[in-house]
Amino acid sequence: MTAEFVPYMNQVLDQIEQPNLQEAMRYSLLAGGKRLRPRLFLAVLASFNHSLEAGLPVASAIEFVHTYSLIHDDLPAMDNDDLRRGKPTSHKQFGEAMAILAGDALLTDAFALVATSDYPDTVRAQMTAALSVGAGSHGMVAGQVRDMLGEHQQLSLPALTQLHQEKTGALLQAAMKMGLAAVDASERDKRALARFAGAFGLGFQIKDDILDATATTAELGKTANKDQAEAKNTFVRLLGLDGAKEALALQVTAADQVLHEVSRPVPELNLILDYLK
Ligand code: GRG
Repeated sequence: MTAEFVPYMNQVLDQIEQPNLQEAMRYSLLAGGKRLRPRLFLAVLASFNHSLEAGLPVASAIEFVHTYSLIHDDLPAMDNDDLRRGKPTSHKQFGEAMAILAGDALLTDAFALVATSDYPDTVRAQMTAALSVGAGSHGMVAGQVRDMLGEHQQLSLPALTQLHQEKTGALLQAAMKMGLAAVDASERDKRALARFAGAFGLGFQIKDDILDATATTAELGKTANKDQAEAKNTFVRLLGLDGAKEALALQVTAADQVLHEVSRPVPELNLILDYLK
């Protein structure tokens, strides 16, 4: 991750006039996430020798959308979590109304960051479409709805895969597509990198389920919500721990293979894939 990323996000936040809103947005944005989605976007730029500096507004936009989704996911009406990344969730820290509004502002401001970035009009339009598809009713929100409606019933493996492809994979895929919109990649490379995003997204979710099933509360940075854990559909629940580990290994191998098909070295993407190993 480029060292300029956090200072850039801080600059964007400094421009928000309303101090309470600024504080709530900063609290969640700077709470120590892994920044995987902006890293995916910037990795594509780096692989194709594009300026990372020009990409900072768009990388920030992607992290804004991700952060909004976590704030809203933690709300009492959704997962009702008290802790995220070892800290009180936004609604615990600032109250429910402010948490909703901080999420709303992050989502809305993300599109302004893309719209006012320095990329050509056609690139900004493609990025906007990719972000909206990944985040909205064709992606993350649809997956969240499937997750909510699927609670307390056993989903099939294809249904669980689709749920996670939308809920988690779609935004990861959007980050990749937004990078590809900016660079001059061949159709072959674009197809390969889109497949990488698919395998990485699914592997990421399986890994998240394995961690949820095996990590300690301290390692997870959140308290176990027993009722919720019993209601949720997860790969570990469906496949067992060993089955989930095998499924993860399959996705890692697929993602690794795809990276070898790309016409140039992509060391930053190899590093991101290491997170699943
Ligand atoms: C509320 C519209 C709406 C959507 C929420 C993404 C999501 C949908 C919910 C997050 C809940 C969750 C545990 C999802 C599974 C995997 C996931 C996305 C984990 C969080 O992403 P990381 O690990 O987060 O990249 P960090 O903390 O590193 O930023």
